[in-house]
Amino acid sequence: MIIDNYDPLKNEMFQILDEKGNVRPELEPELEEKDLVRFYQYMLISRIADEKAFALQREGRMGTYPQLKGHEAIQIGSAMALKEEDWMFPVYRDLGAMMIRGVPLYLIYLYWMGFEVGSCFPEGVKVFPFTVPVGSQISIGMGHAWAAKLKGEKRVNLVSFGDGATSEGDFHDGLNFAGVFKAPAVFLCNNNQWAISVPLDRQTSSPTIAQKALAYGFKGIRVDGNDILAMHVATKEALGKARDGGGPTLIEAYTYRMSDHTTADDASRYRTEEEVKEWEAKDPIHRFKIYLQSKNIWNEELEAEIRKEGTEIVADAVKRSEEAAPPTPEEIFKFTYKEMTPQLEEQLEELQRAIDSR
Ligand SMILES: Cc1ncc(C[n+]2csc(CCOP(=O)(O)OP(=O)(O)O)c2C)c(N)n1
Ligand SMILES: [Mg+2]
Repeated sequence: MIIDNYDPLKNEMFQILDEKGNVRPELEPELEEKDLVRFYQYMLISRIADEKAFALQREGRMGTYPQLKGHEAIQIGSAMALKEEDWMFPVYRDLGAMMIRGVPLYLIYLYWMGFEVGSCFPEGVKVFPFTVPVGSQISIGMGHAWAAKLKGEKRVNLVSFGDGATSEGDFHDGLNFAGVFKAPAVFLCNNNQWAISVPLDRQTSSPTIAQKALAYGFKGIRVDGNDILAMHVATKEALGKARDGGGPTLIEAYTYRMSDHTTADDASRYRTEEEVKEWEAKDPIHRFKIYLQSKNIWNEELEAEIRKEGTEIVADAVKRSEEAAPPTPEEIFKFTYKEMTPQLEEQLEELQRAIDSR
């Protein structure tokens, strides 16, 4: 296995495509042209969708929104390694990965517009609703994976979270249980080196996040998160291992948050322009475009076609989200649990009385 060749304790990082788009031929995966095009297509469409969400927020048409810029290779490379039966437990920044897994973009937009219904994914979409409480999806994703093992179902869970989430109890609970029960889960840490204004060196004193897996008794690997080929290969291997009963893997996808934390943040108050510039040169989309060019797959026509498609998908999602019926206050109560608890019912009645008496 390729992932066994990288030692997290030695700070080694798995990379196939370097910053300049050069490929390491001995590691280059054999992928069909249509898959390579899809990688590029969805990285670009994610970015277009992301930029639109940012613009909508600035125009007062969306609430606070967390941009994914810089995370495209992690999201598309890993989500495209999943099989039909697998599940994804996303983090709030995972717009691109969720789209690949069949979540309609207009629902993601609705969520950020404050509509609870944005979390109701269509039947058959194997994506857990994303949540904002940091790390809360990790132990739930582990439990859902363990259930697959107990029920003899051959599916694997991809559980995605940020570097900041590794300081939450849920991270340790989830990974410890996963190691003990050999749960079929792949833990994907999006290490973008910042948790709002807290830098990585205030989050952990471990040289890598990948090495934390060793303490739970399984493999961890640091992967270049701006290299879609490496992300895809590593995730596919880890998923395959879990599917075959080999237990979990922790993938630390090393990247950088190119945007502010959310539209409510101003990162210039706590990090330098030089640092951002340095990472702009490592842009995952640009790097992959050079690779596709070298294989005579990328050309201006393809670029224009994808941009047109992306713009249309995004325009349609904006239209559908803005035409949706406005949310009602009841939704806050009704969407918390499958069935309302007596306490929630009481609170809802109280709210209704207050509304009626106005
Ligand atoms: C339990 C909890 N504590 C604090 C917050 C506030 N908060 C929102 S995002 C965030 C930082 C998360 O950083 P990280 O896990 O690295 O993910 P990133 O946003 O960088 O993708 C914090 C502290 C929260 N949402 N939930
Ligand atoms: Mg982070």
